[in-house]
Amino acid sequence: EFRPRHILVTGGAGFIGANFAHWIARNRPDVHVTVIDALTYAGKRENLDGIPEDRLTFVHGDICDAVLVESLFSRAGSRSGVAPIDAIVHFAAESHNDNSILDAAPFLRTNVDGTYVLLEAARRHGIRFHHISTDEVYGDLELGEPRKFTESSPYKPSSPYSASKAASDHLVRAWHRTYGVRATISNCSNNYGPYQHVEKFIPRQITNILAGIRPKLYGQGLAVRDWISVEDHCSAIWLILTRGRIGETYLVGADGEYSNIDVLRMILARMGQPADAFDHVNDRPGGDKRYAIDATKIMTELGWRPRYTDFAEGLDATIAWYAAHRDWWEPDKAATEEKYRLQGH
Ligand code: NAD
Ligand code: TDX
Repeated sequence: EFRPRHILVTGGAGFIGANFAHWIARNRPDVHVTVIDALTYAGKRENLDGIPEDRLTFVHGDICDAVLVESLFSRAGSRSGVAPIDAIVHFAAESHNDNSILDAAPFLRTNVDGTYVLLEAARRHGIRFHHISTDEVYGDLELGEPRKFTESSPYKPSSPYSASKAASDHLVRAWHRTYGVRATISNCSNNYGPYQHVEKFIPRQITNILAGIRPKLYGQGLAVRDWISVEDHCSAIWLILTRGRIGETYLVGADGEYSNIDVLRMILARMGQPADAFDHVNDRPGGDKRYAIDATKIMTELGWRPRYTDFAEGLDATIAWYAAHRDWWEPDKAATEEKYRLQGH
């Protein structure tokens, strides 16, 4: 078992990275976390509030900046009394499909070039590298077919976002095979939970209702996503980082398949809205029909089990979080909705 003492968490001010930093603070008090985050529109320093100061170092910077990344490993870059960085857990990315359709440039830069910079750092320093990726690299499945994605599904990304994530996965595999970087990859399905940006499906609909805006459903809402609590994703990442086999890929999912319209109906019902109180808007060009994860490998090999499998309960907790944190999301709401309006979404 690998026992990390100091993890460099990239993108730790974003949705999943921040949840992971909190997860470490709660569950592994012996591990120091350094977050590097560029604080793009998707990142907020305050997402890390509450983590004890002596366990967290925050660096505001870009993963594409190789000089800055290297400086984190030098004496000057790390704190006295803190162990040297012995692992990178790489979340930083441009993460939203609709944005990638408008402009792919930042996706290629951060997701591809940025991953390259971090792999080179891991190679130079001989440290462990865990890459956070997505099931979208496998393209999509047909509605209603029994098949799910497995670790041997062929790569077939559909959007500029998922193509850039597929490219980053291939870089990680190549750096492991060619240079022996001790790398693992996880490809997870759709996460939900606190700190998720209001551009994403579930937070957008919840905050629309809270703000008096009608929820927006793409097309007929028949596309299916496989929802997992971000908390369960975090426990899977920890297990792969510490006990995963080097060079391997693990798929992460919690059997949470729902169509978009079913998710929206659940949100409407739980927030006391009529079942038809939403608008149909433009579908996403090239939008994927269905994602579904077969998580047999991580369950049998590493003994991982999701704990938060009651989706209705998870939605209630998420609704309660957004209702209680209006100050967190209100500043982003108008600009996000305006951008969608221009796209016909
Ligand atoms: P997010 O957009 O909420 O957060 C991304 C973070 O990365 C932000 O804090 C942003 O400031 C930071 N960042 C962006 N560019 C950067 C750069 N050049 N240098 C440093 N920091 C930069 O994304 P998320 O939903 O938390 O996703 C995190 C990771 O998980 C991504 O790699 C994504 O592909 C993957 N993933 C997400 C999901 C999901 O459902 N959200 C599912 C599977 C995999
Ligand atoms: O307002 C909306 N209405 C709607 O019907 C939005 C924002 C989305 N949708 C639909 C499009 C998708 O079918 O909901 C589904 C989910 O959309 P997103 O939240 O944008 O997620 P998705 O495109 O599935 O990608 C997410 O999961 C995989 C993350 O954003 C990615 O980072 C991750 O890799």
